[in-house]
Amino acid sequence: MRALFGLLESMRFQKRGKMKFAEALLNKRIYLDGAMGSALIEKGFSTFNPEELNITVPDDITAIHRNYVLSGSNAVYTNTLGANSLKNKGKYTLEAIIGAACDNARRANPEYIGYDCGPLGALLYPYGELTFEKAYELFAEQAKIVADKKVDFVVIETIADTLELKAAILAFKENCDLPIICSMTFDKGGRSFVGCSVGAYAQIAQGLGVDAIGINCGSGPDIMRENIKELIKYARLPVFAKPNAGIPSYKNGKTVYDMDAAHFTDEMDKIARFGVSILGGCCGTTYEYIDKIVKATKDLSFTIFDNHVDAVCSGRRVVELKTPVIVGERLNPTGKPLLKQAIIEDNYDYMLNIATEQLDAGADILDINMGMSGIDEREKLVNAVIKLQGVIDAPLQLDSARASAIDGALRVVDGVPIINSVNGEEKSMAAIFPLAKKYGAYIIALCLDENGIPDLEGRLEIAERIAARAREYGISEQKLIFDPLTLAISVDKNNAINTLEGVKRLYNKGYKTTLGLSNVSFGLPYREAVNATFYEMAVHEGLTLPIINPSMKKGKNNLAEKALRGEDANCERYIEAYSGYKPEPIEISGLTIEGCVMRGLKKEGVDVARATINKDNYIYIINNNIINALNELGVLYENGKAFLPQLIAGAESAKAILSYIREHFMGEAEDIKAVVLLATVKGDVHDIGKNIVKAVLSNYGYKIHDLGKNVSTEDLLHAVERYSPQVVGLSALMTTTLDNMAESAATVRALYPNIIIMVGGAVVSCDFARRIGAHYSKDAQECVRVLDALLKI
Ligand code: B12
Repeated sequence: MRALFGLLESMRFQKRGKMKFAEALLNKRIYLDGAMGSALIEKGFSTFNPEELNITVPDDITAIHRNYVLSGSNAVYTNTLGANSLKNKGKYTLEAIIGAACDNARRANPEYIGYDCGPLGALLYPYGELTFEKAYELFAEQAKIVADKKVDFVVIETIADTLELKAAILAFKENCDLPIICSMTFDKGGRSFVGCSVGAYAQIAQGLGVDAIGINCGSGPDIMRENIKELIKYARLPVFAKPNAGIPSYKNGKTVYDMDAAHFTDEMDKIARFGVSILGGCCGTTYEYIDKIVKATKDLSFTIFDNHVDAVCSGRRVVELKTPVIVGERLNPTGKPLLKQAIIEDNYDYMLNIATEQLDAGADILDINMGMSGIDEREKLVNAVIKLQGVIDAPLQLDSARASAIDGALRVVDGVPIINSVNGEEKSMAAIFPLAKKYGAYIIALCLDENGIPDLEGRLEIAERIAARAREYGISEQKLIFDPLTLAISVDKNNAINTLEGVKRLYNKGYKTTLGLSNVSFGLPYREAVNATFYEMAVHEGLTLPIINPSMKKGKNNLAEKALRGEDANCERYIEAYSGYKPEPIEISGLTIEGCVMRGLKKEGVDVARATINKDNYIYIINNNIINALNELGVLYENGKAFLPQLIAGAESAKAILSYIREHFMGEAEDIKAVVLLATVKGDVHDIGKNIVKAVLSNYGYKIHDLGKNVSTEDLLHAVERYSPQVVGLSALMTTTLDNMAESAATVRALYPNIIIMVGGAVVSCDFARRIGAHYSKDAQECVRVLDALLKI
């Protein structure tokens, strides 16, 4: 009998020729239903596993839907909020539950049926254990079942985490072909319980292409009002509100809500008057509530909002793209051996340090690039995005030349990111634009193509070509950020003025622009002054997104400005003024590098370093300030005026400053002069000096294998066999470990007479070195000269 009834209902349903849901959203007011749970409790059912009731008491479920339809709901949600494999451990399959739920809703003959998809009930990383891909699978399983159940739309609701929302939207988009509306739950201050903001939610959901955005649960309509206002600020779609019947409390064994239907309706009326077109109720609301809001609001006009906010975001922070928005450039391994090592070893703490350092220095967005040889770049970029976004809340710029790496990162990134980059080559646009469209990302568009970098007019033509091709992919110009390209003024004096002219003309057309500013100073001394001046000039022309080292000191330098304006031929005056430039005395707010090391101040030491160290003075600072401070500390220790904890703190501070220097100023040469094995000898843990030798030698073209500290002769020999070095370098800082150094040197010399043995460290002398058949250098710079001479380089 029920089957016959169902058949008749579905025939009526098909005959009506109703407006498709996506179209209805834009053309009429939609009334959603009220709470399913409250109605079940009212009927005396337990809400322990409400989805099973679809099978065990289908008529009751249909009756609830029908009552909502009779109250005026023209769209009802299926009883499937928790219908996922993580929660469903009962005796019925997910397929059976979802199938029954859709049938039950259909038999109530609503105008529209929405498949209701709620949160998974477990948190995603970093709040919980669930991975993005696992969450996706759990949603995709539902999507595949729903695909042929003839519902009108999918609603993803009561979500607290934008990343979970993203997994759900992608799963439904990729596995069924239904319109999607979604709603998240926020508290009074406009944050979800994991900290996601209303604005970020709006940007992310709309970027992923949903059909309406809303807020449900969490509060009554009075408190929700401010959050809805905030949502509208970002909305370019229909908006919906589905609040609770006020605040819950527990009375006489029952949950009761403090807002009656009349009060609820007054408050919903205020929300409807903002232009909100879709209304309904969540926990605690019943048929009476829906009936009243329908009667009160049916004649009010509504708005399909069209508020385009030009902004990228993470789940927790929205950054509007208004001049200037600073992009931190330092998470890029080019020329940074320590970051390279960290990428190989998956050392995310190291990357996080660089990330937070940049944010502390004022970066709004972080560029993240894992491009280096010998790694799976896609995997590394995906993992770095997952780890970084778990801690920092800045929006990300995904930087790779490989579309596959961009694709992987776009999938897991929590937010609306920027893709770095596309260019005017057809191949590049064909690879990047579909991804940008699918994930709603912004895109940096480089004004070059397969023929290279043309003159300014050519670059602007390429910009137009990219914009036109983007439009064909359904991507608006608003999503493009053009890079008219920075070229070095040391190569051509007009390079900077051309680039600035490019920024100005693109700005006048209403386009956003970006520049990797530091290229402009390539080949010049005191590059910071040129970069900082160029930054000021470019921002003046309207540059939207400067990509810089955010720690850079801002402000113009007169000579640099002349050079940048092309008024200093071959930058002669600038070079004359600044070649051999030594910076001002090293001090910020009373702190010096020496002072920080002596007092064991780690963070402050790095702050002073950041403010005062540059490419031209770092060697001087290592040799004079850091080593002097450590020596002084050693003397104090020897004289009983400082003790081991001070020694340890001083060493930690020195190591942090040195690590900053290595990361920012020391690179790895492309050509290898020779392979060097380095070790601090057995019994000795002093490795600061050895690490300086390592960084300087790498900088000068030596390939280093660092065996660390406390290294036995046996381990050294294994490494010699493995790496076949031309040089073995040994370090010792204590008189007690000199014997171990002698033993290691003698053994290597006996077995490998052709290997050059270098020794060093505070207790080692030239005499001692000669006695053990080794070469000696007093410091790292001298070591380079000695080795170059020995190897006849
Ligand atoms: C920092 C420090 C520590 C740190 C080390 C942290 C670390 N990761 O390195 C900590 C706190 C852990 C430490 C521990 C100890 N320390 Co200590 N420590 C020092 C201190 C203050 C500075 C050393 C330093 O880093 N100098 C700066 C670097 C850059 O200089 P460098 O190593 O000489 O390197 C330069 C050159 O020598 C050369 N070089 C170095 N290696 C090589 C290698 C090659 C191949 C080449 C070519 C060149 C080269 O180039 C470098 C750069 O220019 C010295 C005091 C001093 N003035 O040396 C005491 C000192 C070395 N420590 C000392 C002692 C006694 C100890 C402890 C025993 C203390 C204790 N009671 O536990 C332990 C030893 C533990 C052990 N088994 O090794 C004594 C050693 C006395 C002696 N003559 O034997 C010293 C001299 C202090 C003192 N005056 O009493 N210490």
